[in-house]
Amino acid sequence: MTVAVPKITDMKVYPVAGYDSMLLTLSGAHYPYFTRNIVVLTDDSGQMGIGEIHGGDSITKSLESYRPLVIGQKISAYRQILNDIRQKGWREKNDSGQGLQQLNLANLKYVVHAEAAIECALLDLYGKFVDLPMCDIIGDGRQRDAVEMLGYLFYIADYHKTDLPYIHDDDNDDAWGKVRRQETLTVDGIVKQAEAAQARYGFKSFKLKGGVLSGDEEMQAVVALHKRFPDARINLDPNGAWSLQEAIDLTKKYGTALTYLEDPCGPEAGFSGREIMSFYKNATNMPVATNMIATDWKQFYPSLMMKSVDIVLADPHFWGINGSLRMASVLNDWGLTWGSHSNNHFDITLALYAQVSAAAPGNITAIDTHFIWQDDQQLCDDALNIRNGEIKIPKRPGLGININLEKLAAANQLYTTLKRHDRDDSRAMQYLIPGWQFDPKQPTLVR
Ligand code: GKR
Ligand code: MG
Repeated sequence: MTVAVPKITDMKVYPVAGYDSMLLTLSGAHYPYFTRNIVVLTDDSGQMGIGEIHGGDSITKSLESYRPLVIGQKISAYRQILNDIRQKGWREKNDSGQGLQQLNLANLKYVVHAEAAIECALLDLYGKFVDLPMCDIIGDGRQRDAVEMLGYLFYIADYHKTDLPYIHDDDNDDAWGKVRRQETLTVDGIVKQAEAAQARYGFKSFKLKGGVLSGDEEMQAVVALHKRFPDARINLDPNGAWSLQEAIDLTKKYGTALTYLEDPCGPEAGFSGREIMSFYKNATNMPVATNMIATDWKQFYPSLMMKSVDIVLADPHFWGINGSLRMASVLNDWGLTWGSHSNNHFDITLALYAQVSAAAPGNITAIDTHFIWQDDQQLCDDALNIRNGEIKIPKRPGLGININLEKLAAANQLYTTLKRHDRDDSRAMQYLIPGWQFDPKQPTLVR
């Protein structure tokens, strides 16, 4: 007896928005809203499969253009569907041909692969069809039942200095609910933020987003975090803002407080970021992670040759689910480390990170997530939770979560009220420093 494989009967793309705090990075200040795109596939067995990807008009346009390549296909043809999309689908290209994540944000759409949302939705359906969680059917299958997540700490600007509608007083039940909306620009403030995040989520690893204050001040925060949490793995990510010499000097002065550094320096004096990071590693022996200099296989090759990186943050939204796990296998075989980068996201991405990380072989690093800044804005029922610093893979098939169409409609409605859909962190900065402009070599508040 043959079992009928379900066919896709419908594909909907919902651009959505959520609320955010005034988080600071080298790119500027997060706006009160972040945007994402949600894909919902329906098959003729009545199941729904879901995927989430970055926001922005160009990504919505790509996804819409893929509908004819998806509808009518069997869910078992998911690899062929993705091949068709890559060969025939529309994708905005960068004239320079570079996919580097340069952190000027306008560039992000060239690094993001919109079809990863369709890959996720197809694998969600496929998992439901074969009655297995996604991590059991991707890559080499399940490697672990729980995945460690890191506590992603940010400096935060005072939203009172703006007339923008930043979310506040939405969740005053515990310290985390309060501190995540308050100005945080000091060493003590960062330690309090980490304590509050640890109390709610149990983190054993932390990452501080840098590129905001001087390197020295940010490293002092790292030292204080290390003192407060001596057993925690601690990482700082200035997104390449420091010069090579500054990165070396700061590492020599404060490096014992760090487990690794993420993108400490970038292109300089005619050398690429890959070359500079290699020089940095030679000088310091500090392990280095990146989501900036190895964002595709072509960039990975010279990064490997020059030993520029130890930990590749292979975000499934940049590499695809299959590509991210291919990277995990390669890194594991060659004694390097896999992790994932993140941007602001909803619970669909959280579930995807958990499933992909559960299938990544070897000794992976704790996974980035912005979700602790958004964790009461779920779009799904049965959303996964971070407890004791980790996410347990649920027994439910596919992604393990189910879209709540009312919540999805509300997030889509919020999106329709926004005048602009692309991320631009220089907008809110104008309230703090009039005329502020992105400078890849100048921390945001050092002007
Ligand atoms: O949310 O502003 C942010 C982050 O700075 C994000 O845009 C980065 O891409 O988290 C990312 C990173 O690790 O570089
Ligand atoms: Mg990074």
